[in-house]
Amino acid sequence: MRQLLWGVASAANQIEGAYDVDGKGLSTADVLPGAKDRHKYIFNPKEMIDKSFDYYPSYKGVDFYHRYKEDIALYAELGITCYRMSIAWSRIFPKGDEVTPNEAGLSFYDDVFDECLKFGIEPIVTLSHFEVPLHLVKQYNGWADKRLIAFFERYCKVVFERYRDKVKYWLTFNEVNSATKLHFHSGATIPEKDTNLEELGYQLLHNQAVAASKANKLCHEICPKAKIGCMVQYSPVYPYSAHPEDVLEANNFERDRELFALDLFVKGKYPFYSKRLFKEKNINLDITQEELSLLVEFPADFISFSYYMSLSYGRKEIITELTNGNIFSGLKNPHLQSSEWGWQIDPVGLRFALNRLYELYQVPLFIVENGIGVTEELMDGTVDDDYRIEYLRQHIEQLEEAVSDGVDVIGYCMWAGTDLISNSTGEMRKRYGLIYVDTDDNGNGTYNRYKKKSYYWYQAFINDYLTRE
Ligand code: BGP
Repeated sequence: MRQLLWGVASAANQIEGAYDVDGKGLSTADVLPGAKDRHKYIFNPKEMIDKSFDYYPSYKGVDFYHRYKEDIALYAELGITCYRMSIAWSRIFPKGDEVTPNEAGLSFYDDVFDECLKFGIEPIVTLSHFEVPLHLVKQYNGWADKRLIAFFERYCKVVFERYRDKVKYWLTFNEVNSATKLHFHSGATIPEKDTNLEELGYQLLHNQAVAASKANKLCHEICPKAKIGCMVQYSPVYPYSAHPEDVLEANNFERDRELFALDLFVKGKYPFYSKRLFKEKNINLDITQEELSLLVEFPADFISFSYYMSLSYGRKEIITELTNGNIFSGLKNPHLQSSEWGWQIDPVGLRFALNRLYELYQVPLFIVENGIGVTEELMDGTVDDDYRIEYLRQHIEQLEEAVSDGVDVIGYCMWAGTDLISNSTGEMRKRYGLIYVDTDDNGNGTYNRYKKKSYYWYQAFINDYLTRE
């Protein structure tokens, strides 16, 4: 049985700040406004793109760009063996379509990786975590245009060559299955008024799948010792009842939102049900034979996924109350408690998810996000976050059950090490960290770091795990 990697996770635009420093170009994440406007405009990018707002959370992040040494020292003391982070593509290629990379951006990540490796922390690196250089949206309409594939390939080649001796685990696109629904956020595209949105969504996914296959190929050529995985948001979908129609609806819901993308990225094939699906939705994709061969020839080595909740689904007529969710929502499950933001907490669902994904895809699995967002205040220099300890304890217990079931798990990264900007709300007050960061929804505060109670719990857990017989 392999020894699991234990870590914490983050994303460039949610932590770094320094959005225009050292040659960085604007990215799609940099035009997403703060709290009150964010949700509205994620789904109305056309109105947002040239408008100005009072506050852009990614401009400051939690100042990781200037404080990475301090944060990584805190992670070293925590005892983690891996750290999931992402590279901001727009630091390497500010516009995205130029030929020469930005040296200052490359050397920033050299420093960050060196700092991690100094403490024996393995960097787990996402190539694109919900951000694309903004110029690629304005000039090409993002992932709707296949020219992005070559730009992404160039970016991958540069970072693989540069970091080949430093990074052993790469992830292509964060929560890539969301591309079919989040056209701007995940697909970097601004849909026109009369666009068939479903068709667009599947085209975005296809183009990213082709780009990922090219990245997989390049990664194996340039970094033969490295592994490269896909990354999806996964929640098991339970039938609301044993009614056969509920079972069928739940199955279709899981296929539509999760398994479809996994089939493309891991099996390298369009699922058997796609013909009927595309016919019924009047979807005609631009797909070439050459692309289909690439998909099947260069699939992902492993599946990484975020796990925050399970979902429940059923017949349309019983859908009375939907829960909030991470990108996708479902029916309220009376057997589960919810977080402050309405995300249903289901540790057993993690064991189920691991078993299900392993059974379906037979490749190693990596949990690269799992955690709870809570409004918190600093009291006497700390936060007594017993709820987070309980959340982590229960999920890790189920993860270990899945490992005992025989599932091949590479590791676990909790979300998050330090508090960071919430992706969906753009707020700071939805806190996920083991380490409190003193700033608020408008970027006020000292940005100083304070260990929460959960920091010590995770530290003790990792130490215990690593010293087990
Ligand atoms: C995932 C994203 C992360 C992260 C997390 C928590 O969807 O990959 O970037 O933010 O969810 O979500 P939120 O910040 O919206 O609470």
